Amino acid sequence: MPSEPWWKSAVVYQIYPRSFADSDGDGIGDLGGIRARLDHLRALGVDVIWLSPIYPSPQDDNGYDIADYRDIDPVFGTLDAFDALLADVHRRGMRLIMDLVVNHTSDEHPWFLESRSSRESPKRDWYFWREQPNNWTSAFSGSAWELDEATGEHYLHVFSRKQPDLNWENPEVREAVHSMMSWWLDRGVDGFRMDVINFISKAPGLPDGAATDQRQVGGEHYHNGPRIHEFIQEMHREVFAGRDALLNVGEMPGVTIEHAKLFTDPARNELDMVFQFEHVNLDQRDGKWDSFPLDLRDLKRSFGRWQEGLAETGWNSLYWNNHDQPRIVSRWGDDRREHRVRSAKALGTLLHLHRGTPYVYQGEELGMTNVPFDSIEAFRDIESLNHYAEAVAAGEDPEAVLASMRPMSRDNARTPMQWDGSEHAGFTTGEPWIPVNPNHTEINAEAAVADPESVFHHYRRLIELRHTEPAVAHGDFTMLLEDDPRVYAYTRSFEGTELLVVVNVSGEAASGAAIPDAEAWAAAELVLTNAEPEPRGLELGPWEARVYRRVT
Ligand code: TEU
Repeated sequence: MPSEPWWKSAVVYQIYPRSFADSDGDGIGDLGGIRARLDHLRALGVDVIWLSPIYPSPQDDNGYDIADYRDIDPVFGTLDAFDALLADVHRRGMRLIMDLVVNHTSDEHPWFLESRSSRESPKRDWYFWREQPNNWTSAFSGSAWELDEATGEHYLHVFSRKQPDLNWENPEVREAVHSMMSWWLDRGVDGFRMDVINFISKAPGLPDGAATDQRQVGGEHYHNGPRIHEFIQEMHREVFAGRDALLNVGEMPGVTIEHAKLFTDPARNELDMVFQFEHVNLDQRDGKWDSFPLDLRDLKRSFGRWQEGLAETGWNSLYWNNHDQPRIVSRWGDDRREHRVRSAKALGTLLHLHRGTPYVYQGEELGMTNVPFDSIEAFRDIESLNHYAEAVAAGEDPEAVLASMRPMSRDNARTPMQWDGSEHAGFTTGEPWIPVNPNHTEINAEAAVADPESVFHHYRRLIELRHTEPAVAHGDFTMLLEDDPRVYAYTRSFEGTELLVVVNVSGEAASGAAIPDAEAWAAAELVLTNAEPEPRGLELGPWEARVYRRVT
């Protein structure tokens, strides 16, 4: 397929540098640590590495609050160390994309320091300043506005008060961002993961939000705002045009299929793919702290609509996990000893063979689990800490608040990567910034790599299948058994090759016999499974996954 973009058959691996590997013993991961672990990624077979932010930052939101876009935070290393890492990544035939966080800066960024210095500052208009706040709320609790005593006005921060929103209406802001992006591309990076990039165009006048979604009032005035496609097309013209082989993915809470299509239609020159949030919101009622068990039929409807919606035009990303989501094996699998490995493989299989580019978050390939947080002291994340403080101040029972946070807190994803069974899981020789999960003695990379039946080797095979079987990257998608609450099944077909993916998403035996042509499929070539299949048609054991192939 010479005309197809390379990233359709690629798999991306996300590194959260703070928690990946520490080379200098300060308890915080760093670039030297990543460099020393690149062979783990090579062995897994991934094509691209996405690094969460490594720029100088007060670390109020673990680096998503950037104080200098053109340097590396000393806690992670130096620009020289970055260049060395990039060269090592390229030498191994992989690519590297940076996190681009330009909806907001840190309040310690020189642009904001200048902007807040006086109402007459030439950079006053680089941010949003108002005497009277509107009713928008912050993603991290409370109002989205902070009063600046010195000039008597409030500034907008959709995230923490240390993350003021940039005003993209101002062309100087856009130019400054474009030149910074070009600077990184000239340095050799291969593209960007763009943080909340569909938030950058705010409705003129910043009208009050309808207070329907209690967690984030006002979102309708900046999710996919009026000038968003214009801004992204301009970015493409100014930064990406004429450069080869990039991968640009937009993180987009609240993106719709219609917008996703516009963002990723190659003819429109915007982005390559988006991260949408519909599936990771399916187990929540009133925001993330109000979660309940997933109904598999909801997942089928959601994924099915996205597969269909982007079938002809556009491209999607496929993910279970990132640094903001709880661990998938604990969330929708079964992390108890008996089923952990099986269910982690089942969920990986279910996801990876859809149409789209899969993303693996560090530790997902080991089947890493959520964390048994015993008290509020065990949490580090600003979102969790602010929520706890706000809820307890409002009179909620602290134990109940903790219980609601445990399954969903972002800290579940942020405990150190489990390299081996030693004291701090081989992550650091010092004291880790957040404690390692006690189960690292059992769940770790060393053990997984040595065990051919591990989650690691199953993910490796899934990645290999995307590389070698064109139907995975390019085939059509058909959802089967839409109303079955336990068996997730679909086919992919491409130029006479057909794949059947069938996964039992439950701890009890289930039958896939309702699949059209089930008996014939059961006799087809079994390409991948997480179990020893018994010759019983499509009778599936607990958490059993199978991938069949036939040529028509
Ligand atoms: O997250 C965007 C986002 O929408 C957040 O609301 C996220 O989903 C949050 O965890 C909800 O519970 C991005 C980054 O991935 C996140 O780490 C940052 O905190 C956020 O932007 C601000 O930069």
